[in-house]
Amino acid sequence: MNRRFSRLSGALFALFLAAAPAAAHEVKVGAIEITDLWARATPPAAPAAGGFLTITNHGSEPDRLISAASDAAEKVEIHEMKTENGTMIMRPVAGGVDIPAGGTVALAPGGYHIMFIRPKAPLVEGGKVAVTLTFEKAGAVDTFLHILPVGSPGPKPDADAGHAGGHDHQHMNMGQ
Ligand SMILES: [Cu+2]
Repeated sequence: MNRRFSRLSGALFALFLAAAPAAAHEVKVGAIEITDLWARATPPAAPAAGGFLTITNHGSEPDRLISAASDAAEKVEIHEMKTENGTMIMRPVAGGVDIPAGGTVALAPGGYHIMFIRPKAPLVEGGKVAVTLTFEKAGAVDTFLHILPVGSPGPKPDADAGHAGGHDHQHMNMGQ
């Protein structure tokens, strides 16, 4: 009976995978959950490509994303964007990205991102790019990023557009 049950649940699981949207998956390693994994498609010969994801720490201790690696590019770094002396710059983060206990940190356009430096092949919309993420406490996990169109705001553009932030604020902006 146990065997029959596990076979059945296996079939159901396969069905679930087949029915899941192509552009969403989530990854768990230890207390860390990763969602919204995506990268931007690149034109041929682009010198770099950006990768983005959201990390939630369900644990009671802080953790840290210390590295990202991939065979898809000559070099992979974790970058942050900052405004310094009025200029937007990006540079490798020192020591990784802290993920507070119970907290969520988004690597998103304009902030932290994974930088694929000198991609070995263009990132093609609809494809995937493999990446290994290493956390200080949770360890390493192999996963992939969904490649969205060039210039894409990400899998959840509505969340970034501030629709949840209240209508007053939006009306004020529109009047300016
Ligand atoms: Cu960068």
